[in-house]
Amino acid sequence: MNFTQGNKVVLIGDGAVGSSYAFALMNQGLCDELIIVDLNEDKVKGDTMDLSHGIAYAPTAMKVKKGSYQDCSDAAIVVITAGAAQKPGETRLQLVNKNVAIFKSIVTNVMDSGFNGIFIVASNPVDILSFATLKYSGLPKERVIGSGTILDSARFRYLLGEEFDTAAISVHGYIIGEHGDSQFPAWSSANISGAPLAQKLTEERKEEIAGMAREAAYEIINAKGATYYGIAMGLARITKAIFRNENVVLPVGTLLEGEYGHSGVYVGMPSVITRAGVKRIVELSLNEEERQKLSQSVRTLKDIQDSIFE
Ligand code: 6V0
Repeated sequence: MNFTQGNKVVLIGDGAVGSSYAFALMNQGLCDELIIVDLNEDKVKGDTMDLSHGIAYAPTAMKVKKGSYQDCSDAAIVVITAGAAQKPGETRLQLVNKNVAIFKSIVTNVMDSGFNGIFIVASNPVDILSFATLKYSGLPKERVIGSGTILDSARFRYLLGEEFDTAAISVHGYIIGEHGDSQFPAWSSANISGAPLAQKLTEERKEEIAGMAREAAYEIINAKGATYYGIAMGLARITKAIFRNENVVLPVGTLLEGEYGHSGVYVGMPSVITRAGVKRIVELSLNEEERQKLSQSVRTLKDIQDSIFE
């Protein structure tokens, strides 16, 4: 089957993030068929029933079923949100070993079904696990998309929208690099309808906003145990961009191959998304300070990656 046909989604991981994504898919009418796979079969049973009961009020018909890895054979997109979640005080990178082992088995099972579509990876540490998915699947990098900094950038746009009393949708700005502690805003390109924002804020305020975007996950986890609605909307946005062949720029996790002078790591970068996956990375004109921060982020990820994969 051609990988650009159909719009069946298989979701692996029906926890807080996975089930919120399933709900977002249904609410936005983004696919005809959603299959959910999780070790916790009771949770999948409950969620598929519960979601199906909402379909009468959804914008389009959608079948939601409990499934297995065989269902990936003709899926257009497999979304992975499975794995152990971040505990209070735990960094995303501390989760790494646990989740790489889980991913080896999940991705191998998906590929054994004959899957020939696009992966979207959200489990943390997402940049490392996107790389693991690329490696274990053997698919071209265009078809292994990480959620990267899609959530961080949405948080950044929300915060700037509040700061300048403007809708987040009209704020253009990206957090780039690791989805984690070494991420940073590309202030030099942040703007509202072309008007640059960096000069309108003091260095102190910029640092505060960057900190709020970076620390948001910790704050939410401390308050309610997990973060899921924001990332679910981000994953639905990527799904929509693929199925509607939007050619739109989204800050997703993608493999650098020489862009900004770096290679061999997944980082969050604005990238053009089509029905075939990531078409290309949009190279922002970073200033010297931003280039150094990107090198730092790449180094952080490479160190971890090298300790696992070499
Ligand atoms: P959760 O609620 O614990 O759900 C995880 C689910 O995975 C559970 O239902 C498990 O049963 C299931 N699972 C575990 N192992 C397997 C396996 N081998 N096969 C199938 N299912 C399995 O976690 P939550 O949904 O809150 O988070 C899921 C992942 O998303 C975590 O790694 C988070 O850190 C990550 N997030 C990523 C974000 C991003 O921006 N990329 C944002 C928030 C959370």
